[in-house]
Amino acid sequence: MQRRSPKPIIKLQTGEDSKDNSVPARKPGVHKVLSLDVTLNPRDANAVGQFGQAALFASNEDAEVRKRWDEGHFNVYLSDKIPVDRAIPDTRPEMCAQNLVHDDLPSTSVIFCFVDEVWSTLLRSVHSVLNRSPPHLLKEIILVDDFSTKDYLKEPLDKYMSQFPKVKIIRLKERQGLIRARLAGAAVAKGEVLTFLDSHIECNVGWLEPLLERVYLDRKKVPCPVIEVISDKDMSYMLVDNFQRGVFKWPLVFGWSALPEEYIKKHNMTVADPIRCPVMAGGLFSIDKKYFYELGAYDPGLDVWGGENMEISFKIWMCGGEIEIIPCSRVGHIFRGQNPYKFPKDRQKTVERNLVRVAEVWLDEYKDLFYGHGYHHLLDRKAIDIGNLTEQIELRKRLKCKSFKWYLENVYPDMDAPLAKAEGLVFNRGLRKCLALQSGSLSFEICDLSKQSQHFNYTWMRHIRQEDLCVAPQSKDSGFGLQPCDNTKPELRWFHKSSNSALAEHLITEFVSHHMCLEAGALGDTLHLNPCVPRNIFQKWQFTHYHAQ
Ligand code: UD2
Ligand code: MN
Repeated sequence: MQRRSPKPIIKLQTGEDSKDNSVPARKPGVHKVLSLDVTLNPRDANAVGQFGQAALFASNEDAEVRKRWDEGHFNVYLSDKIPVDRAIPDTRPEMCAQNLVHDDLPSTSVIFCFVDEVWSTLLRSVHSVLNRSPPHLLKEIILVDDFSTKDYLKEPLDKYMSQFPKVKIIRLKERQGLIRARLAGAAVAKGEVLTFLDSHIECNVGWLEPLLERVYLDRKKVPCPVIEVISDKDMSYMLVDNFQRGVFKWPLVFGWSALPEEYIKKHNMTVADPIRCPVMAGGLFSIDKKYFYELGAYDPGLDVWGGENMEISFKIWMCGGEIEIIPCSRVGHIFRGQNPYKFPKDRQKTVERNLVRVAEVWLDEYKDLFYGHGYHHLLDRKAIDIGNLTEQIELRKRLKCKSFKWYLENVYPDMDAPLAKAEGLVFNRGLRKCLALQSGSLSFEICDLSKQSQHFNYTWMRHIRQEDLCVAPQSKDSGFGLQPCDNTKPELRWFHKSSNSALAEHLITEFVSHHMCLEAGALGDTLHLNPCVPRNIFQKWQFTHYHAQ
């Protein structure tokens, strides 16, 4: 259910409180969100990129732009020309400036982790926080240097930041990756709330209070700002569409999707209302520090980059919390085409390994959908070492977290997640009979939907399955194959309807390199593995219901 944005009751100070000079009663009042922006004036209005406008460069600068691009995988050359404290347009929905927040919001530690971040963007990130956050709410800014290799991020950074007492730098002795770097930052944080930000962002006017207000109202709320786009090409600050939320598609790929129109209408939502968000993007959010630790923080077994946003999102929702996007809080972020830093190990393998950890701990039976969307190879535990999951599984039990099924039904009901790709009778087009499993062996019978013995699932593991038994390829003529199902065995997997080719209706074994298909003997009492023949109807099979391609 969508909660409306807070409409706190205004309690005006009556003056009586101030006359009473005994113990000051903590009467939480409210005030209009502070729109302070130290950079508003004075300012060089003509500076490059000022007010978030596109910075242009002459064609003779093109070579320089290209040369420096790889330092950050965005226009580093332009970034260096733009003031580190430039103004950006206030992109909040109009009503945001009128919103009320409590006077006694908790303070926050802002944590930036970085590895080899570009100097000017790192500075702009820090300045945007210093200049646009109410000082009494900003406990500190913690910069966690994840073992950067650039010299300018050492003494020069120390020196530059020494002018800001609130900025602390901690340096990791070896590359930990952003997940463990965030944990290192959180471990020293003194604020009541942790606010994580990427190191190439610009916080917009009034960004902080609306986030802290949500945590104040409920410590299990995890608010995220709207992430706006700072162009990687011209560094302009760009507005994004309203009503966007973070979601995932299989196999756990993060993406944005607009709230369904009916949902907006039904809940009478305005553009400024918090948006329930099934998955956070990952980089920018506030969380009550105690609650973060109650949740077991991040799985420290996640490496370098990727998947941690899924982990924390499932954990928050399934273990009693909520993730929201707060339209009145906006932060620009440079989205880059590539990671500008090196991965200690292969990038793809690192991310896949992280996702397997998340799937194994949080997805329950739905992990088949994860593996079934192109990740079958990850089931081979000889090929990847996912590390130990005992602690994560224990944590989930200890916190009495809800099931992934609950999450899908309650948090992300528009997600399509059928547990089987197809199910029902398995009809052979040539024989015009159905497969049946009777006392441990396969046979063909006249099709009868009421017979459980004829019901099979075609699963995400690409198994043809009844209970714990799977149809196995049998190259010998001696009878039909059945084996206990085992996700790690490729020989139990069959391709079916996986393309629109002439073999779409066939059951093609994955096990042998040349195509071999399951074929019913014309007399109806045998099952063979034969070379695939597109027009052979004894090789064509149909399930009663198809739920996914
Ligand atoms: C997104 C998130 C990012 C993170 C990531 C998935 C946003 C805006 N960004 O990708 O925060 O959740 O998805 O993991 O939602 N870093 C380190 N050590 C490393 C690698 C990265 O400190 O080994 C820092 C990096 O300098 C940056 C932050 O972590 O400040 C996030 O990395 P990114 O900007 O490359 O991730 P991004 O925005 O592509
Ligand atoms: Mn980023």
